[in-house]
Amino acid sequence: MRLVLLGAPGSGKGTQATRLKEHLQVPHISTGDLLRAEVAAGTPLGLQAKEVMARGDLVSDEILLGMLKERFSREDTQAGFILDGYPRNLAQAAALDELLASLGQKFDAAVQLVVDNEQIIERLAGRAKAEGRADDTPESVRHRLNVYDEKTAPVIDFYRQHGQLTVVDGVGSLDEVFARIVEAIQAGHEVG
Ligand code: B4P
Repeated sequence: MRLVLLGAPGSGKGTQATRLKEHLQVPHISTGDLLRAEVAAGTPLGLQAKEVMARGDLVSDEILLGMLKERFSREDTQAGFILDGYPRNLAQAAALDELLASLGQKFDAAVQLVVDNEQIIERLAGRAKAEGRADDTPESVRHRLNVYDEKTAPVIDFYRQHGQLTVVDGVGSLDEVFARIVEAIQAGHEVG
């Protein structure tokens, strides 16, 4: 199974990808996690990304594509993948199509988790308390939601127009949302 998980920050992509990885037995590729690992290791790329991420802006397409190509060059992605956090703009969506085509692959479904902004702000405030992530401050969360509307929402429309979108209600318990995703990808139908 090759899955792309879409949704606003705090919509549950990372949370559900962790569960789906066990269920589908394929690697979870989170561009946010890859970037945070670079920041933690203090690499030149991480130093470049750190401030951009803390502000809630998107890191450059070039850096992201380089990281993604490296990750997809590893053997384990042959079996499938759950891509979480990419693409976040139309240029990245085009780059993903090209990358997969060059590998002779296509994704099976793009799943959008839908959660209203009020609930997102509440969730991320909870994570800010629990984990202290630099980009979960109220100011950065507001900005991330704007960036999402401006840059990432067009990706959702793009996949919808191409009949590749599956929309899932992301509000509910972790188990409920997980069950909805599994049902949607098993049904394999487009509801977007
Ligand atoms: P990400 O790491 O992708 O962060 P995110 O959008 O906040 O989502 P995440 O997956 O972590 O959170 P989740 O919704 O699971 O990106 C961080 C930054 O990296 C970006 O702002 C950007 O700067 C950079 N970046 C990443 N990818 C990029 C790209 N492609 N291009 C450019 N820049 C890029 O969970 C949020 C919270 O909600 C958690 O606390 C969780 O416990 C809670 N939660 C989840 N499901 C819930 C539920 N059903 N009910 C209640 N709470 C729930």
